[in-house]
Amino acid sequence: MIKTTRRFMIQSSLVLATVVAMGMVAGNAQAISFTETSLNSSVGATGSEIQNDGTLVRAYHFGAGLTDVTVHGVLFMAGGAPGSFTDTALSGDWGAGFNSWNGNWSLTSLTDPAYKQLLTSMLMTSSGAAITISGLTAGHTYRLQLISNNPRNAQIEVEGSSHTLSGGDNANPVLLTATWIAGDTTLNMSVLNDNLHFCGYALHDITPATANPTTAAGQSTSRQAKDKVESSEAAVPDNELITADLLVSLSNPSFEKPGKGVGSSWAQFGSPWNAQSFPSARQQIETVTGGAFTKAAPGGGKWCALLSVDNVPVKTPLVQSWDAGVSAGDTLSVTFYLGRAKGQKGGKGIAFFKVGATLYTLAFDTTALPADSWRRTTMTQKISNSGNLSLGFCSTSASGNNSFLDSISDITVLSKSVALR
Ligand SMILES: [Ca+2]
Repeated sequence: MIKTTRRFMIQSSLVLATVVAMGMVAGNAQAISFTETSLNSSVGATGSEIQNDGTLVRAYHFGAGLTDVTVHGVLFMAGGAPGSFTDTALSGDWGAGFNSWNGNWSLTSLTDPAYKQLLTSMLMTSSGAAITISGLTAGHTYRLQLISNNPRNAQIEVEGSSHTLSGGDNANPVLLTATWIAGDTTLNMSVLNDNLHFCGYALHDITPATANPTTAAGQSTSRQAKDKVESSEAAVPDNELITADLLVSLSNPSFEKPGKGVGSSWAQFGSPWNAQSFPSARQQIETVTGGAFTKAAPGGGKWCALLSVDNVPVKTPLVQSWDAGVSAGDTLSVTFYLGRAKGQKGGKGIAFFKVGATLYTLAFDTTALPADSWRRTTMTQKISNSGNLSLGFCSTSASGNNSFLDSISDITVLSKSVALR
């Protein structure tokens, strides 16, 4: 529910000053999540590891004399070869001496003709290859799938983050998946060492479906991305008086009213969190007695929520919504605790406000936390449109790379009518 709690102007101004100061130390918004998947290359394989959900932006495969092929529901256009590229969004430099191979490299026993064409043709990059793909929408979440039939331990950089393929010089094809929120309209990638076999790529827009802009593509601007704030405990002490023009109260903010119990200290997400469409019933856990953490987050009580890609991928985030609006120029802020469990690696994900059809996102990364610890995180966003409000969380990591969430505060709304200084 939304409580109108207009306070003295001087208190609101002090809090807003804190918000502005935090904005100046905004963290890196370009959190990239990499996942490496082996591609089955046995005789009857069909490329079923290639993901096809989301909105296809573009997919091309490379080599001379190729045709368009559909592999696991993804249409890979014939992208051409050096001197005759047809992928018009692709520009850049493949490095000196790059070459292509057409249609008969090593994996010729494959029987699915489309998959065979995809995996037996490729470009061979040279050191320093730097490629750009244009036409992205800033603020949207993208998934790039790169396909190689011979990974050669290539070090690949996407949007400034690097990943080294684990496979060596052999015909063991691999799919490298990179997921990130676009900070601008151009994808930048490079290959930092020689002779990667690059068969093709697929780029999908996987912006959370419940919050996908339908009429306002491009409204999520890079300026919004730069407004992201992730702050530590020091920024907002627990005992600070939060003042705001509006306080938006969550229902079940600490997951203390679990959904259907499934045993072993696990339950489904409790209402009004949206649990019904998720594949796994194990969605929230008894924090301490369930063995996830030695201590609960401050104010966290008995239960906490699991943020896993199995239950809350970007397509179906964990969301709570209100039939009440906020206005362009308002500054929204919410505090919550993210955790990395005992004996786990942690993971990456996205927290967001959704206003109308526009997302305001904060990427988080619990792999940087010590195991068995919680971190207080504040998301503050100045919004540029008016509409009904939602708060959501999702995971962008591979299965098993989990984060945990608990103890979410009221959302404070500082009205644009409050004096800035
Ligand atoms: Ca709790």
